[in-house]
Amino acid sequence: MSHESSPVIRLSDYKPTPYAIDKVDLDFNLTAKETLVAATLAISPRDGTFGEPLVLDGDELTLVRVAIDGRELSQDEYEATPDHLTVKVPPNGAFRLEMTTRLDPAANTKLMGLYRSSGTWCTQCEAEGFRRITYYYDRPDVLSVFTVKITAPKSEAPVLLSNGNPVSVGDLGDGRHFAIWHDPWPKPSYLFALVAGALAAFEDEFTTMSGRKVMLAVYVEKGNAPKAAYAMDSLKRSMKWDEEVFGREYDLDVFNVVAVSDFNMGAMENKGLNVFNDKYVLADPEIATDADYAGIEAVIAHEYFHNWTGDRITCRDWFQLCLKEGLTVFRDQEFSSDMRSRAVKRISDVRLLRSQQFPEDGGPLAHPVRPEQYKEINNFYTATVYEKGAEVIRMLKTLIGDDAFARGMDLYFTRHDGEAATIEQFIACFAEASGRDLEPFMVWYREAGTPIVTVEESWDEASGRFTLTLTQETPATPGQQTKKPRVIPVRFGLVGPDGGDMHPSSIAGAEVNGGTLVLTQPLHTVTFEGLSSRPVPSLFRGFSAPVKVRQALSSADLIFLLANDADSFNRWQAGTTLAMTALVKATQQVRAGQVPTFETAPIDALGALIDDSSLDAAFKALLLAVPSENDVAREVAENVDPDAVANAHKAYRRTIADRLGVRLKSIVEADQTAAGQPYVPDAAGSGRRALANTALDLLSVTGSSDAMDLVRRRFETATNMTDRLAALTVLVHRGDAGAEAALAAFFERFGTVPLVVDKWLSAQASAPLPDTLDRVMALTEHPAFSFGNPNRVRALVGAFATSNPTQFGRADGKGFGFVAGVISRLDAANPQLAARLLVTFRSWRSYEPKRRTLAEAALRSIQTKPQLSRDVADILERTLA
Ligand code: B3K
Ligand code: ZN
Repeated sequence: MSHESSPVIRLSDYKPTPYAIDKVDLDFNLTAKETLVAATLAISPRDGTFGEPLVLDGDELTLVRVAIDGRELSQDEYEATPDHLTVKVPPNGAFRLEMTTRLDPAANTKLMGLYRSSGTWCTQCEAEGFRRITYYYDRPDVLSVFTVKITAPKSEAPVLLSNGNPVSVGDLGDGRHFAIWHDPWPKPSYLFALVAGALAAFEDEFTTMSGRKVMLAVYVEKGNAPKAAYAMDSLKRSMKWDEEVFGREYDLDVFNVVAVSDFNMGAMENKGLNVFNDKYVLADPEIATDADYAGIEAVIAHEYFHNWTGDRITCRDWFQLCLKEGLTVFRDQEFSSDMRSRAVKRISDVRLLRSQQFPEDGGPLAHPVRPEQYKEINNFYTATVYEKGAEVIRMLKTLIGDDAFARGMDLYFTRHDGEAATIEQFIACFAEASGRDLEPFMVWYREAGTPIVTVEESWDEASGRFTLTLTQETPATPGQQTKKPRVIPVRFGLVGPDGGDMHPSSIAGAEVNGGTLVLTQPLHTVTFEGLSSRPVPSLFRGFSAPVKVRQALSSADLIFLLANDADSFNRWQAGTTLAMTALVKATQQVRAGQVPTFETAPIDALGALIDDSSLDAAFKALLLAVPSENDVAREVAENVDPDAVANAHKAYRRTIADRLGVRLKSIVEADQTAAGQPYVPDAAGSGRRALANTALDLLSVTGSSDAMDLVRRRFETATNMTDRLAALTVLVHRGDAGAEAALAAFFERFGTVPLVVDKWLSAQASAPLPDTLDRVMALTEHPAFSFGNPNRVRALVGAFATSNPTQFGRADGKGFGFVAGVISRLDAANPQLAARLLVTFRSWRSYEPKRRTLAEAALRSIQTKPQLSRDVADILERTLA
């Protein structure tokens, strides 16, 4: 059946279940052929329930046996379909429901529920995968205490893991053995996990702040244990940090992490047993880049932090997803900031927000941070829920201050521990802790769309008065035509002629709260008195609100801020605004058939910053990084011609390379000399490499033999994956004569390491060259590629669609057609993966008319397929609406 008519689930329809599940016993018998799951649920009616049928969720389930209190039910007492089990008249009072289901994990290509990955049995239950294991109230507000017995062949699965603490193990003498696990903390079904396989452990231990010893293990495929060292180190640092910063202690005797190679997302926070995509576990300098190391540190921390924000306190329903996700992203961002450089982390996070969340918020898939309806919940694990959800928490902290925020968090942890909570309950803790009415703030959770704040200024020399007029407006989004004004914290400074902040004698027109103006109305006129000269306003310091700012600062003002602002984020922002203005203008020139021209002063200002020894390398790398073609397309917003954007982009980079070439070259050479030192993936080391590789990329745009020699040499002499991959990517993207040999050498060396093969695939898929599509199509036939593995698909097809604007957006539509074909092909086997790929079409209406028509045709071609999954049907329907 087609899922276009799937029911809409609404927040306003929320009702608790009529029955509670007080205890769950699961008994898994894993064999090569099939798996039998015997589940025993201790069920009791909630207050007010009398004789109501018990309706449990299932998904593609086969029931073998059902009994109540030891008595098998007769046919007319229940109804079992793949999707539901209904017990028509349950006993009055408490009872024990026993069910046995039969599963075929090896045939489970959706990677939801129980499946096999490289021979290992593993599970993924969030959001609704548990119902693929047994019938259950598969929703987050039904909390229960789980005991799990796993029986499996010893040779295939010497390691048997589940949530909680180990209870006992035993040998059955017939080649099979078992393990029993008990999790004392009541939890919803989505946090259940099981792993059984022949895995190696990297072990360590951690002593908590109250002196309890916790055994830690990271499980990986045999032979990979040394590659788990950085993940383990990140875990121990996360545990310590959560004690120090949030006062949160771990609460079981063991904490296990398992890396699997077939996984739909990054990782999963199952209680005491986190299951990870191996991409976020395995690392050594040979195979992992600095970005991989930073990703491992962040994801290990994120999943660990969920132990409190997600597991101990979970969500009442899936509409509250940001309660755990936005908050936990905020927590992992803070952790990474403390481990590395705060300014660099903030800039990277804002770049991610702008590249992922802004287009979502401005397109057909826009939805509030807390959505009010959905058809398929898996389609709401989005940048809006995660990244904007984290920004909302950050604004809350700015608004009420650090102390009240800390008190609010403590209150939340004590008041709601062991509960399934809502956003209202969470926000109430901060309202109480701060004494501030936070009802107006709730608009951030309820309404979609990115507010646009327009800033105008005037300066009155005679009176020393500086005036800012700030207006806010949020564009309409699907289903929400009118928007309420939002509470917008604007951290600010008025930068005086000496580069320092000026201090006005008074400020009027908006609430001022430390260094923050708080906007609450559609329009504020804010006056600053007692200034000796016109200041340059530095607004939204640290990106204090997730808004777009329209402010006509002159190039001279922006260059001044770039050089002087006390706020590092706004220095970078000034540089980015200068670059973006230049790139948009150049794109218009290209489209008008003109040769693009650029102001030189902003580029010279960048040059001066490169020479500034007080700035760290990572920050310089960010200053030098030109906004991406996708960033420029987003700014252009309408009638986008990706070829024009690419030509303008190239011309701009070439201008930088010509003007700053000598400096860029010396950066690369200085790094070459430092290359003899041992590789350390920390802020300093990764910053130095990032700067050198950014410089190398810019130099290569000239195509000069000098520059390309430098790239080739860097590829050949690289001592770590960061530098090797950066040089390879430049060679491939420039279509250099040495590219093929470099690709072959790279594959020769790393062809048996799947995570490195992914880098090899992505470097080719993102090359802005006319033969890239043919190459990508050929690579789908390569023995190292598989449509069955999500990492491979994302590395090849995902990279093509997201990081190759000119080739995905080819004028002949073949790029769109190819990706649409892959989506249709993947849909039945792995709907979540297919739906994720489909999201790459979300900005299709921004193209110029010809490409728009071609993109629409590609989308419609997916629709013609019978039996579309609910995941793909939902995205398609909204994308085309
Ligand atoms: N909570 C999981 C995501 C589950 C996604 C389900 N489609 C990972 C995380 O955010 O930590
Ligand atoms: Zn999460």
